[in-house]
Amino acid sequence: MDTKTIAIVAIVLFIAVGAGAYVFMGGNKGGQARPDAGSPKPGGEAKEFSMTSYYEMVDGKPKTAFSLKEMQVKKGDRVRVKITNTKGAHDFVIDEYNVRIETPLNQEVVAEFVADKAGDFIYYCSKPNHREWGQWGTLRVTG
Ligand SMILES: [Cu+2]
Repeated sequence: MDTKTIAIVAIVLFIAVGAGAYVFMGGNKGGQARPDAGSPKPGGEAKEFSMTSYYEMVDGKPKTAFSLKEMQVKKGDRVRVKITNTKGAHDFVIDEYNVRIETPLNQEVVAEFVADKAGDFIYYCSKPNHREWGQWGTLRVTG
């Protein structure tokens, strides 16, 4: 083989090995979104809840509440909470998950987070006195 032939063989080998490695590595990295991008961790499911948030007078006393008192999910689940404020001024807060969302009147808002910590957490409304008047519930995340 002369020098030119050796050079061509070397180039062909280089391309063949490179292509093989490309396929072996999974190919097209970054060229398209991986199907699992942004989805829950393995085993995690999407859990959806909906509730209303309201204000009313009971026996002459103000009462504020969420219609749902408890939500139960598994650790790693992606949680979507749909909240519709039907009366009053409210928000929706879970301190441990850094969830804090205003809930304007007669609009459905969605709070979304991944439940990556196990335990019982309180969700509540942070408007003055609302939590004391009963506007809170328990998010139970089982390990
Ligand atoms: Cu409230």
